Amino acid sequence: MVMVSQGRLRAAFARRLSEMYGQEVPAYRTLVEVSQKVNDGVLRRAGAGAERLGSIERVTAERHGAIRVGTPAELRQVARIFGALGMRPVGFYDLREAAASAVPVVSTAFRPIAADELAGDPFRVFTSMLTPADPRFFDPDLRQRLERFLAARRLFPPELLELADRAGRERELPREQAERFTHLAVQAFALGREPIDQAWYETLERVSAVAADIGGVTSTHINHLTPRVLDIDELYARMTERGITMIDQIQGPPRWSGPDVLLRQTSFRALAEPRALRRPDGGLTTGSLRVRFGEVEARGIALTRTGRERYDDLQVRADAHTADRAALWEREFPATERDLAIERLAYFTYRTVPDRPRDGRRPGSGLADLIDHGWVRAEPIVYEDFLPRSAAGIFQSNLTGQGLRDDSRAAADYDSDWLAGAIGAEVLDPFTLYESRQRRSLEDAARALGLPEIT
Ligand code: OOG
Ligand code: NI
Repeated sequence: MVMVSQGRLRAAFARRLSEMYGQEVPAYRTLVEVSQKVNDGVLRRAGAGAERLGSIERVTAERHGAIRVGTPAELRQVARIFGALGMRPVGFYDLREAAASAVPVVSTAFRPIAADELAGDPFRVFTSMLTPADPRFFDPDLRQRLERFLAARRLFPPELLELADRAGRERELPREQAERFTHLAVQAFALGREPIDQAWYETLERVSAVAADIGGVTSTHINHLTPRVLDIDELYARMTERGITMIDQIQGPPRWSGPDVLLRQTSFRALAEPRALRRPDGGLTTGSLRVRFGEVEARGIALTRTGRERYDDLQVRADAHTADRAALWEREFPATERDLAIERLAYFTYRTVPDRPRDGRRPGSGLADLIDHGWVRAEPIVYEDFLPRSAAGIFQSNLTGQGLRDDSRAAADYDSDWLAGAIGAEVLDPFTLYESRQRRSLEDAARALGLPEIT
């Protein structure tokens, strides 16, 4: 029997989802095309340097998607489906706090965590869950109606969930089942065709467009799929040249002369798509809704907690002074990988250099020394996660109105532990994942150099 591993299943799912999304949203195809042209150009210009943050095969296939669900039970099912693909929940994002307008969701990202799985196909899905218990957005009556509506719908067919459990358990599926699983999983994220109850949708839309997109319909859908690009400024310019209006900013760190860090993203506004609506009088009509958009991203080196604090602080200061953000970065952020490494601001995989000095000298145990004297080499670890502020910006740029939000009421508590309970699985901490990869590499290097440790 030919077996399909979780990694291959994930790659196949990502590819098929991308094909479907390309058919549903033609502008996505343009985005992928332009991204590939930009990447080809960077590869020609920069040669091997272009692959410092992932092979071109990885980058070309790399996508992240976003979905939104309504209840903990739905989220648990999503966890089973992505679990089948070797993807685990990583990070907790509270977009209720990150956004100024009404974005009543908390989120996590499902993604692979092992270095070799990430190198193969790092497909990840930003997954948000509605927070009907938050009284700032939903009064008791609306909450009850919403929860009743959500409890009555079924997002995923039982056959899909059974196949998912088998793949999760056995870490592979026979080819035929793999094919069936991929088909059903892709279908589950297609745009729904069932008529939308217009009055109900509009009731939710008054509170929040995000709430309507989640709780106003009987299915879920992939709401964007994001290719990775190696030069996002060039992509932005090329899309604008093609007449596609992008949001007015690239989110994340500015363009500057130092290494790429974290994540830079930009998007274009959701496009109107025809949807079947049921009018209050029971008649059917075709309306148009804007819920799905295009986004593209450039990924950089993962920052440590200290590095991230520096980053957040620079962002806040840039906001306060609306000064030249790039100039602020040039002044204050270390501009070389070496400095990011020895100041412990970013994560690296450390490897001993094969032709390291063998003249009888003993290496010192300090990291700076080992790097500067050619004993070890630092290879950047790619940032595989998201940024709450950018995520909120992405949500927000696609809201038509501000929605309603009553900040005189206390927020309902949802945190990482709550989310883990809802999913029924640990929500992993991204810093811990990067940290342990770096630590293992330092331990291996120390052993190879005969050092008790590298400090
Ligand atoms: C998710 C928005 C967040 C990102 O790339 O930051 C996101 C959504 O719109 O559901 O995908
Ligand atoms: Ni996104």
